[in-house]
Amino acid sequence: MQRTLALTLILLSMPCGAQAQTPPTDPHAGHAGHGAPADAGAAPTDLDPMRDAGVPAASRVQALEAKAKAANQSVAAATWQAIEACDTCLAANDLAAVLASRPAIEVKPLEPALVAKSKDTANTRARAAAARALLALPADQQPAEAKALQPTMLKTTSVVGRMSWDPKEFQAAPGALVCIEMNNPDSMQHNMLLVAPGALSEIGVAADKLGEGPEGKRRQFVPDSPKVLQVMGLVAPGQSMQLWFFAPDKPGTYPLVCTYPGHWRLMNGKLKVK
Ligand SMILES: [Cu+2]
Repeated sequence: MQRTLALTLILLSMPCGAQAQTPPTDPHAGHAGHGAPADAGAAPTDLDPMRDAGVPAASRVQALEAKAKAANQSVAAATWQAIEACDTCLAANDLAAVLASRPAIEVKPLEPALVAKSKDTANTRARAAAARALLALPADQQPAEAKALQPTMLKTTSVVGRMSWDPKEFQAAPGALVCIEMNNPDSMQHNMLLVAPGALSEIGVAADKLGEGPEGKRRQFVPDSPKVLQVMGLVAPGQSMQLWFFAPDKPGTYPLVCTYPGHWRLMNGKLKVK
C-alpha cells in the first residue's frame, strides 16, 4: 500500500511536459499514469470526488484510496464501483482516467465486469470507461474483446491566443469507440463538450450564464442539460487530457464546444458521425 502511495505521488508530481508528450495513439499510455485530469486551481471543498467535476486530480485519487482502504479493496475496484454508481455524472471521464492509470495487477480481476460493460448496448459513460481500462492493459494481457474495440484516436491542440482548436473537425463511425485528446499549450483553461446536433448556441448561452455565478466554477461551466452528451473537464495550461466515449449511433453533425465563459462562439468544432 505504501508502495502504491509512493508511486501515485511520483506519478502525480510528473511535470506537465511529460503529460503533454503522452502519445495519443498509444492506448496503453494510461498505465504510465498520464490519464489523470488536470487540476483546475482551487476547487470548492463541498465537491464529491466520486461524482463532481472540478475536483483536483490528487484529491480525487486520495478519496479513492481512502474508499479502497475502508472497503479493503483495490483502488481500481473502488474506482470502478464509483464509475458504475456515477453513470452520467460529470466526473465520469475523470474517474475513467484514474482507472486507466491503475496497474494491470489491479485491473485484471475486474476484467469480466469490464468486458461485459464494454458490450452494454445502453452505452453509458461507464461503458466507455470499461473499454478505456481494457485498452490500457498491456497488449499481452488484453482480452480478445479489447482488441475488437478498435478505437478511433483523434488529437487536437488549442491554438495559443486564438480560442480555437487545430484541427476542429473530426469524423467517426456510428457507435465507434472514440478518444479525443486535447493538448493545451494556451495560457488559459479550456474544456471540450460534445453536444446534441443543433444545440451549440443553447449550451453556449447556458455556459456563459453559469459563468456569472459561483455555481459556474463548481460545475466547471458544464450546463445541466440532457443535450450535453460528453464532457472533457477543464484542461490547465500546458496539460493534455483525453475524452473517451462511444460515438452516437445516430449519424449527424455533433458540435464540440469549449464552455469556459465567453469561449463558445469561437471555440467550437464538429464531430461528424457517419
Ligand atoms: Cu476555451
